Amino acid sequence: MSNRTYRIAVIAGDGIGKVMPEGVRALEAAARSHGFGLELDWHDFASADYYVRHGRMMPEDWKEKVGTADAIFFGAVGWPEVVPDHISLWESLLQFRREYDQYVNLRPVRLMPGVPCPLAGRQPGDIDFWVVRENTEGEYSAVGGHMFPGTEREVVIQETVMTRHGVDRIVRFAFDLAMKRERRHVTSATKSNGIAITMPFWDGRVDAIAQEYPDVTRDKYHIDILTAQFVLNPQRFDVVVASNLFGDILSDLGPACAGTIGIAPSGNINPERAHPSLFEPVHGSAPDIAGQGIANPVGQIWSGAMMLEHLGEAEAAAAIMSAVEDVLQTPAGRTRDLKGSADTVSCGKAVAASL
Ligand code: GGG
Repeated sequence: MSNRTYRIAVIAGDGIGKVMPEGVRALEAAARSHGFGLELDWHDFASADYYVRHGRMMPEDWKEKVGTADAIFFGAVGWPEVVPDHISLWESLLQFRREYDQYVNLRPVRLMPGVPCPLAGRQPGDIDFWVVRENTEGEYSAVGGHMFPGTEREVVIQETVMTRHGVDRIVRFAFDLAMKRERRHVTSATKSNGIAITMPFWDGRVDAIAQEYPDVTRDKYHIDILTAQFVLNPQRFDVVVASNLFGDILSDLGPACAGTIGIAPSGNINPERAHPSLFEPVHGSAPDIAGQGIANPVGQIWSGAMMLEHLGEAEAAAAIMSAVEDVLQTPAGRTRDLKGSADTVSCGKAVAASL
């Protein structure tokens, strides 16, 4: 029991980001049972609705609005009918990641008991690893240009940016994480045969930093065969470190192999705690199923558990995860993406009731 009160900026965003009340329901139940307080500041920006009203995704003074929040609890962003995806992402989520130097995107991949696994014969324990995605540079750069638009001479260029500082700190984070795990193994995602400048640089930095961790074993795979190995041999992986784009792809594929992307959480973390970290489900806004009450709230709820762990409420985080495991055991607790009969609210209420 910490008796602390945490200030959380809550941003539901778009589409199935509106599962947010279920994430908050679990947080509030955990706060009651573990004796800490929550002060929730709900914000309407970083959404298509806000864009329609203001012509931009966020107010100019968004940092002042987030203020002294201990963490940000985020839903999903994107509503392409109203705002092009590259604008919604660059004007919202990527602002948080870059401005708050949330250079680690931490994404667990775990087959939970009771969850139907699309890979034949896999048991819980067979799939249990972390994707550590670089989150502030790499392929997600705003460096490039567009010349002669709409003409026969049209040219578009976008650069990948890797800095020694940026690569070293994410690789070190991955090795530090591996040191806390039983298997102590790091896999690096590369494509240094085809991407012949940035990726050999990445590989070289992994080789150099690995020298600091003699107790950690490691391997590396080109991204193409690595995706195949996720499907064929997911038990090989423990901690997988990857550039921004490769990590994004792997952290959708991993949870899909472990049942559904609907339960996958993530933390956009500033490990130095100089700025608030942001916790969000891996899934996007899913306009195709939004507003039907059928979205899986577990990705949001599990993201809340990661947030509590980050804030120092490890017991409350573990209690949420144990409630999630209970609920996922029965078809009545699971949403339809997991062959269950629950809807968003009944699944969320079941988790909160088990807390
Ligand atoms: N909750 C995750 C979300 O809204 N994702 C939207 C998206 O496209 N994200 C891309 C990324 O994580 O880089």
